[in-house]
Amino acid sequence: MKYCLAVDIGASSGKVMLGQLNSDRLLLREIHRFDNQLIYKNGHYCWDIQSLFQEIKTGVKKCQQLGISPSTIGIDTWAVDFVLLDENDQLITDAIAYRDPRTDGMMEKVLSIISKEKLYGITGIQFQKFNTIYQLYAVKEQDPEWLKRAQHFLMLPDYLHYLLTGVKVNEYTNATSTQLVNVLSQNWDHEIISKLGINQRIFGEIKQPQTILGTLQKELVKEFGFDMEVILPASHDTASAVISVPSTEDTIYISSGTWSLMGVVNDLPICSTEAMEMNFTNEGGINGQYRFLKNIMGLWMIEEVRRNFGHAYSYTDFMKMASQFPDFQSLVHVDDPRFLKPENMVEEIQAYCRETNQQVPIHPGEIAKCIYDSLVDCYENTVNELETILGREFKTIHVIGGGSQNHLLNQKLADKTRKEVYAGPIEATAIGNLLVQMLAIGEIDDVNKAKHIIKNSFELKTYFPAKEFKEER
Ligand code: LRH
Repeated sequence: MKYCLAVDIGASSGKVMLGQLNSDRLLLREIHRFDNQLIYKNGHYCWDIQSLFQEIKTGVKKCQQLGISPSTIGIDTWAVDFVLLDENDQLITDAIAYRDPRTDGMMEKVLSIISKEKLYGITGIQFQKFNTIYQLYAVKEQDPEWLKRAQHFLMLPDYLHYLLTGVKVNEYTNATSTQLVNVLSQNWDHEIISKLGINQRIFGEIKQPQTILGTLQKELVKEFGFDMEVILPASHDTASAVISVPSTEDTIYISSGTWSLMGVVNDLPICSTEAMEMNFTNEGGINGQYRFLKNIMGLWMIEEVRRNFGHAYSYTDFMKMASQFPDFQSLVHVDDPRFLKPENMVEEIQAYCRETNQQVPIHPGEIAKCIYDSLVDCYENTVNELETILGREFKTIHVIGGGSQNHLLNQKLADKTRKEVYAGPIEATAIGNLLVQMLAIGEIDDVNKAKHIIKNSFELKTYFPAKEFKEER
């Protein structure tokens, strides 16, 4: 059986994972793990894209040292961020990050050119101030010469795939996060792009996941000592993660990491006024399906708190410390934009509690508790919104990704929503990435088989709602 390599880079860390099928089981092996973080450069928060590429190369070389030469490789990262290339295929700018304040006020400007109803009707994408459309508009207003010089627009995984192969394409699942893709044609929407005054030429061909992009550039083959086929996975990490939900028909999922992405999988998009007002999105998935979901601020808040405490505590420490404090003592509205990139998350949470006359959390455990409770509160509201829009009730919630290891959060979610919660797989994104590569090369016949393999390979934990659950508020 062939080896496939998934590169899965998130906002706080990245990993290179090796996958291989053994009858109907997917065997996973972590080859390389590295940190990722925002850096402040030339007046903007950026990603160090060149060092991320070096980390990918390190991962491939570690395979070589193990005597393994994978047949294929595919890369996924978070959505919405991009780079612009000039006529010599050189980067025009740093890879500016979506939490950079350059987009302040840009959504309002764009919505004065295209109405909210129209933009949602065409794209089905939620309104988040950091969507690519508002980032591009910020470039147009603040650095127009960049756009004048630009010949190619590539999302970050597209750029990394380009560095591997020399081939420039725009992968579909990630392209939909730009809010520039027509939800029905699944192609760039030229009306929106021309209304914004952005040159159409920079947008390349949209390619679906499973596309075989090509082989490695010659220098890389020399460096690694072997060649690989580069295959487009669902390059938006959330799209890859949701592939790993064993059965999406009757369950709500939460892809839990830096963000909590909560929703369902649909065959058709829902672009109703209700969906727009509740700010649900219809992101492109594999096989023409849509992820109807909501972005919830997620574990970013605890990642930042951890940073504020100088990394003195692990995530497990936070969970343990939090469990010593009473439930639902102080709550913050996690989706308040003030939590998107505050100077100091701990102080921001404390300020919010003070302003809303709640007990101010001081102890690190108390702060963590406030975050977990507030997240669960938001999850519960989102369940209600989803069930209202879809006109049906769900009995289960399936949590996937790194955040699915948080027992406290999972149990609280079960208790609060009165639904059974399934947790796992932890490596959902890398698994989804690998399965798409295996589908592309015929190692796996179809998506049903892929789902069977997931069920067969990973153990899930179940959390039942506690019989007696009282809110102590
Ligand atoms: C999660 C994620 C999410 C996007 C956000 C920018 O990593 O890709 O789906 O909305 O990052």
